[in-house]
Amino acid sequence: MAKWSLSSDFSLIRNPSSVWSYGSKPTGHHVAGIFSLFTHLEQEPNGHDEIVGWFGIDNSWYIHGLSVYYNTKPTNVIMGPITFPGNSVAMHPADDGRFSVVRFTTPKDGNYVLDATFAHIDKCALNTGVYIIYNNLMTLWEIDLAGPEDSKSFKTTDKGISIKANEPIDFIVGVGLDNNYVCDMTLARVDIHLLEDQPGFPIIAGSIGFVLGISISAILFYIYKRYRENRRNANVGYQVIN
Ligand SMILES: [Ca+2]
Repeated sequence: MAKWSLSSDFSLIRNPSSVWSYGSKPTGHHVAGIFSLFTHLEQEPNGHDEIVGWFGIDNSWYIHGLSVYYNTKPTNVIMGPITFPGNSVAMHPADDGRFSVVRFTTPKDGNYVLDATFAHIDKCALNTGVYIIYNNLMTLWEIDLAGPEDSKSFKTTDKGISIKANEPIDFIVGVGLDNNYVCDMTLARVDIHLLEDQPGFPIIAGSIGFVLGISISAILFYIYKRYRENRRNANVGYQVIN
């Protein structure tokens, strides 16, 4: 079973990196808005260089807020009112309302199980909008986080959802109901499994087909051989008689 984890797979070097990409969508257009890739990664400049963030071309630390952040340490990092859990990803929208987006692009056709949790990690947290959007088209989940430490989770059924190859699923954090970007730092845990095909069925069916094919061929060959021998015997018999 193929598995991906936003935090375990987090790349400090590449964007996109395998199935994951980090970027943004424009204000008011979290569903169909064009996805813009963040261009560069920077360490926090004021004594917390274990925290890094991917930023767009117009942005850096403490300018627009818009980023996908990562705690490179395995333990909690306290940064003012914010507590970053170890080796975790946090997302923050922009001062102008742009959305922070983590995009998962499916590597192949299949049934995918999505398991996501979003949580406020800033002590002064107010309202934050969280969304999961399929293929720039369909809202799978939309929820408001309200107040410090609020946490909400989304999970598909164990059968997952059927998705074609190369279709995006966007995990999005926006300014939310207060229409303000202050204190919107939001932990994002996203785990995705690709289910295998139905248990063993095609392999068993294939084996039965192969064995049957060999058996039928052997029987046909045997019948043909007997037919040839009978013909030869008949011819021989005829010649003897004459
Ligand atoms: Ca807000």
